[in-house]
Amino acid sequence: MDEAQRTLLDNIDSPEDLKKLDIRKLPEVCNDLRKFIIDVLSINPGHLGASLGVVELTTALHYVYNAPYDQLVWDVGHQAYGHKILTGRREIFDTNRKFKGISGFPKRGESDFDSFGVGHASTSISAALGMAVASALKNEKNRKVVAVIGDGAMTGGMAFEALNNAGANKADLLVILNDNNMAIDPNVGGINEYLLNISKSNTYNRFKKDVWEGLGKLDTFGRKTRAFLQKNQHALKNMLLKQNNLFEAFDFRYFGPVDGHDVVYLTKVLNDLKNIEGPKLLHVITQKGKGFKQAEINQTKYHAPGIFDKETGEIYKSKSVEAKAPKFQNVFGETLVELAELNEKIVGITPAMPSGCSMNLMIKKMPDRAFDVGIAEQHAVTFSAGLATQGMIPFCNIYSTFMQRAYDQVVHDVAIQKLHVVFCLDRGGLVGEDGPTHHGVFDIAYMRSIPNMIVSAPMDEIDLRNLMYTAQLEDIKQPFSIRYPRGAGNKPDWKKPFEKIKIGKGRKLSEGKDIALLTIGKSGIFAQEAVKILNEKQIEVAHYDLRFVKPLDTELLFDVFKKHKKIITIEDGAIQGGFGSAILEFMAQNALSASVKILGVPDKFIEHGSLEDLYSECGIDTEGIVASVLNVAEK
Ligand SMILES: Cc1ncc(C[n+]2csc(CCOP(=O)(O)OP(=O)(O)O)c2C)c(N)n1
Repeated sequence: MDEAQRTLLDNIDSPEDLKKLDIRKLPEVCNDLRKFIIDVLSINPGHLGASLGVVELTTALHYVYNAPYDQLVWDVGHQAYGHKILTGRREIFDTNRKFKGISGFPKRGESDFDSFGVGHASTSISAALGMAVASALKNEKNRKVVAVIGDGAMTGGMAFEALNNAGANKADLLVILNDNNMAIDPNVGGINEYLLNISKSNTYNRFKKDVWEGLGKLDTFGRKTRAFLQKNQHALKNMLLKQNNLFEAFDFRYFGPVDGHDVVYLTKVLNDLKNIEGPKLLHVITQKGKGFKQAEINQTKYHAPGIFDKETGEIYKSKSVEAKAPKFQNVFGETLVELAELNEKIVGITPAMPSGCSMNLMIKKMPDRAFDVGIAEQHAVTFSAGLATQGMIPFCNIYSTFMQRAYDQVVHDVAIQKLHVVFCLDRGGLVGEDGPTHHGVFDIAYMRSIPNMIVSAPMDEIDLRNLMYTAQLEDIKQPFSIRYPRGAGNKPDWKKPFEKIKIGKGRKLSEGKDIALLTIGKSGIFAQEAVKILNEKQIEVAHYDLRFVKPLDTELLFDVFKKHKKIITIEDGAIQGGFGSAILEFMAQNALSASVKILGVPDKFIEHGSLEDLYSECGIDTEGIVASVLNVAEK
């Protein structure tokens, strides 16, 4: 590149390069960084809004702290693109989220600067506390630990468990609360209200300003203030901050709110805070999507917009063939509204994913009966349980991967009490570019081991609709889980009248002689395609879609084992303990015999990449199924 054209960012290959710059150059670095993120994401999609919002904060953090010796812990990690770019990954940033490229989240194996692997929310304070305590035990000098957590992630219970522990522990830890008043959708709940109040409250801010000024502090936490703070910690706390401050109640020192887009000011504040020991929280106000008009205006849409025009912001629609059929998530959202109109006992619960799972349709239409409870999966499940005790029929929609958080609540609060809660597990199976933190591959195994639980997975959109219909009927007196995948199915004409599905009943989709394919969920669509290809090769395979992992259709299975000595089970989920395992158990328990091959997700964490790449890697796409059948047929 022509030297004259090089931006400041082009010369930054590590935070060391950033630190060489005069502080007055930082706004220009931020401009470069913001432009770079927009340029790359416009053609290689990812999480846009959150990363744009923390450009200044990221730059200030790397200017002030000495990472990777100092530990920077990002919560969720979808906002860490700037961090990746400033820490030596600028030139490979165009591989972000691609198969074999860099991860869309901080990942320990990827860089020493990624101190903690993330993807799920509300973990940063716990992890940072662990690091700070370890550092103290090892007697490390001057090693700082900083957690950056959004106001959305702050609604998660774990964040409060960690605050509670950290305050009592007196660990040397800085928590930066990145408050943009948004999660993916508008942030909700009491904490959100509290943060709004504290940022906007004139009385609070005037009082604080008066005291700061009285201390001789005008714009940063200057020397005088520091000296005062160190001498009079308790006096100051009691005088100023403890009053009405939630974080102070946890024994954190609260600072802020400060403007999160003034990079020079931020560096000064951070430098001052470095010299104050103990647990402290800096409240930073930012705007999600900052610097890209469309993303500032429509923050939910531009959270992860897909590809877009970097000038106008126009979002380009996916041209894939699949896009013609509706997404499972849309079918869920529309069907829920239809059912709720028919059955007034139905209520909807989502932990912070109303747009993602389409419960926003019900929230809009029936705001009294649909609840976004914040990033709080455990609470979502037990809240649903409470509703069910009173005869309501909760549809609790949680992404498969996030449901891992609420496993005990499913067992203890719902299943043991045999409560009629309908669990809709969205994004069941591999999810693609978000990678191992987000693949929903464990739910079949974890749900089927719970007594009283009905475990189902629709093959297509019509099935999803009918399973949802069936799950809310009065004769269901137990928890009912329905898992379905990310993206589109194959039924553009899914809006048919509801049909009751018999619990534990599968169906035969094609006849065949030797080999039988047993599928669950969307794997059935791939298997159908495979059957067509195999038929052209004069290989006839039978295909059964089981629909239910629990209870299994034993009648159908006895018939299958009678007719076929070669069986292949196919699932978009972990092989260990999953659907295929259930078939093997059935076979063993009934002293049947056959050669059974299990196709599914092997016993390792599958990295990120397009769904096509990942299905192919696991051999569960059409081609993989054809290859397995040919292989089994030869034996
Ligand atoms: C346990 C868990 N539940 C849900 C999500 C999905 N999720 C990803 S980002 C996000 C919003 C986070 O909001 P916030 O922390 O305020 O960050 P922002 O995007 O506003 O910067 C949610 C709900 C998640 N990552 N983890």
